[in-house]
Amino acid sequence: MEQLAVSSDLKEICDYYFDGKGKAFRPMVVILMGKACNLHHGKSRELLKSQHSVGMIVEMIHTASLVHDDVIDGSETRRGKITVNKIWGERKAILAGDFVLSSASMALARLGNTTVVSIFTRAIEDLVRGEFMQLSSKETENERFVHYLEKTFKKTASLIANSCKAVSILGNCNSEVQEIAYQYGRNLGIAFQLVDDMLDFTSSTNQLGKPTAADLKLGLATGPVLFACQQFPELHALILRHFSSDGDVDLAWEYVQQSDGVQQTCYLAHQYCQEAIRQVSMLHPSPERDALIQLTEIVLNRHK
Ligand code: GRG
Repeated sequence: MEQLAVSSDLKEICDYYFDGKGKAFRPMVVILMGKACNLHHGKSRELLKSQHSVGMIVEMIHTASLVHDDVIDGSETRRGKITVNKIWGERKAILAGDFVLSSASMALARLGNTTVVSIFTRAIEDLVRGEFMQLSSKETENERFVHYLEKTFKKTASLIANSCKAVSILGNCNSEVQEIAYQYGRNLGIAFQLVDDMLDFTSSTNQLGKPTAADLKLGLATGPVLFACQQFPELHALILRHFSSDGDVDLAWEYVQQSDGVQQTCYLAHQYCQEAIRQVSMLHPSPERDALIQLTEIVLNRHK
């Protein structure tokens, strides 16, 4: 990122989230998957330089999307810090997000693999489409759940799934192994977001680094609310008006607490993790494959 010297503000903003405070969940998955795929392919587990780069690229794309997401949501805190948009303003936040994304694109181009470039292009397209889907809503309960799961895949799981596929391609794995890597990432990523949506109702402000019920306050109906609506149809009207009337957020919160919405979301996350385990278990045994299996437990038990 040597070009960042161009403007000291730009450098400071772009460095802001690369402070080791994020969980680096995506690079961890990518590195483990790369090693597990290499061993499966009959080579040394040693990570290739290109696979290591994918770990950095995925974190950069993720970070750029967080910066833009905070502008869209008007968020004030992220990872327990004040957001870029609150410190430097929305215009600079958008530009800095773009800059991080362009640095990721440059690193991607340097890999010299057009298939991997198109895989990440698809992941970035999905991030944008997922965010757009979040801005729209569906009228009927059935449509709403399908829409929610598709949005969840695009907004969160696609980047993880496609990064896993990218490292398997760079390791010269065949299409069967590429599909296993993709499906592991897809299922783990959906579970990750379901748990995130659950934590919005169960975690304290300090643990998440953002306020609780943040989604309700943004007018968003996530898993726990959608499940609660099956038990308390009164929620339907609140969902349709995006919890915009006085007292809606508190009322919806109460319905969720009285329902099995959180437990059902948790159960669904478990099911996605089971499928992730089934997929990755088709790879040859290795410490990294076992770590990928254990990662599902970490996803399900995380508190932040
Ligand atoms: C600029 C690439 C780009 C995209 C624009 C705004 C947008 C389109 C997409 C937003 C996607 C988004 C923010 C999804 C949320 C995914 C999610 C669960 C984030 C939290 O991830 P953690 O918990 O965060 O891994 P840390 O802070 O640990 O990295």
